[in-house]
Amino acid sequence: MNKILVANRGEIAIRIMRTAQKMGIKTVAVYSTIDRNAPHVKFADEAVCIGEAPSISSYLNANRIIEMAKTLQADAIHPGYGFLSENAAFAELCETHGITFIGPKSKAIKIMGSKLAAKEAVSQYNIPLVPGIDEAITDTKKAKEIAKSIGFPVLIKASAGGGGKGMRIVEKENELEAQMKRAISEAHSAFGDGSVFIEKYVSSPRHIEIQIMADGHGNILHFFERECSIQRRHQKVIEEAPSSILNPELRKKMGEAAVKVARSCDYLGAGTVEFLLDSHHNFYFLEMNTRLQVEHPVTELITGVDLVELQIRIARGEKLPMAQDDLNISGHALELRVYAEDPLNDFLPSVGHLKTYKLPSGPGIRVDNGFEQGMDIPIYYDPMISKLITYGKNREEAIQTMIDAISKYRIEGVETTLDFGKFVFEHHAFKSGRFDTHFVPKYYTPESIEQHKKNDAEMAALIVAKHYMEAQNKLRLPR
Ligand code: MV4
Repeated sequence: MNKILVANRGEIAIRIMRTAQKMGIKTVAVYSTIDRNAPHVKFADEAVCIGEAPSISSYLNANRIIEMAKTLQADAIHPGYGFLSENAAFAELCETHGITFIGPKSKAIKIMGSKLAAKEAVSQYNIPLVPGIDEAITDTKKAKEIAKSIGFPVLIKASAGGGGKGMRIVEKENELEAQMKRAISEAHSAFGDGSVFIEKYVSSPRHIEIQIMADGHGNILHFFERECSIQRRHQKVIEEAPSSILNPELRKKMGEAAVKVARSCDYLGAGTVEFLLDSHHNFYFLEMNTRLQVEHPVTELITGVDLVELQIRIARGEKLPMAQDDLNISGHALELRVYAEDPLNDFLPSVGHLKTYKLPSGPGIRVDNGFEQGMDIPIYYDPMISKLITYGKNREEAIQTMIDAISKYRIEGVETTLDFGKFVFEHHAFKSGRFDTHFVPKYYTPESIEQHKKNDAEMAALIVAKHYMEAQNKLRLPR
């Protein structure tokens, strides 16, 4: 493999190119017209424009990207996350054109892209699933029977959904019919597939996911868990590894289950198996993400592996260079996604001009960044600007480093989720490790940040006043 085209933008494109460079592989960036001066373009050995700003004309333009890969003689494409990363047709198109897709085979993407096909695939592998049905249901009478047998509340999910899209909680039997009709019609218009199914609603779960890696020689490893319960509206904001709730025994069980999920779909490359963990420490398979995830750095920091390097090696046909017993957790890592969003205004995108943009640095701090001071943040794409990742020998140290690093970030021109992050990291529920997926709606109000800021401002004022008085006292020393 001599040259990799990275079919993405922002921090992840740079992250991937860094490892390619380290491995002596040339890199090609693709960009839309609005990104022509973006850091990922400057970072690459070669760069090529693939279309206008809207994703559909550029980063989602599969044919154009393949054409450019061929023209520039790239022998592999790394899709990053989002965009074409979980597009089975794109993976297939790469194969057809003799270009290595750095990811799983299209078959695995297809299976895991359908929640029902995923359940079907894992059904022979003794993986715990949430009580419910594993087939599409349209008959409301049958749905009622099933719901009654598993007990309310139940959750209606769209098979083609995922990441929380198309989910509906049903508390009582008399709401079921109306909710199902709505769910089916919504799934139709959102995904072009009206299949829905029913599961028992797990009321206060934690979201735990396991990183796996599979080579083409039958070896599958897991790289332990990431705790992703701190989300808002199904968008993760904070992730950590390891989870403070798992013990070695449960970790081993979940890791082994994740490996079996990967085996069930003949997986290749990096993948993530999502589980719900209920308050009794029962875990249930939810879905598998067939890509490198945004939050992969926390796993890299606690295991010391470069996951992108492993992806590339596997794509080259190499065997995984380690065994499960070689892998250990060392220390603790946290990630805060820094979005150009306004936490005081319902997290609406706050895109605009990055007037000031200075990143923190120091021991235990890693920033995966995609922007530079003076740039505009385009409205066309995800508003994540960078990821602040910290490492410590234990959780307390990682949290303290995080809080210090947040205060060293300097961003002017747009609102960001930095203050929101500070609120979470300083919250007693987060610090104690006792939280679940309801953390944000349960504890966060815009006032809580404003109060925080006020307290900080008052503290700053007190410090200044103290210094002032001390200075005054010195001045008043007897002459
Ligand atoms: C659930 C659930 C409770 N019970 N399934 C949301 C994202 C998608 N991957 C599945 N999700 C959930 N599925 C059952 N049977 C609760 C959620 C859920 C959730 C999961 C992970 C992280 C945050 C969440 C927030 C709300 C709901």
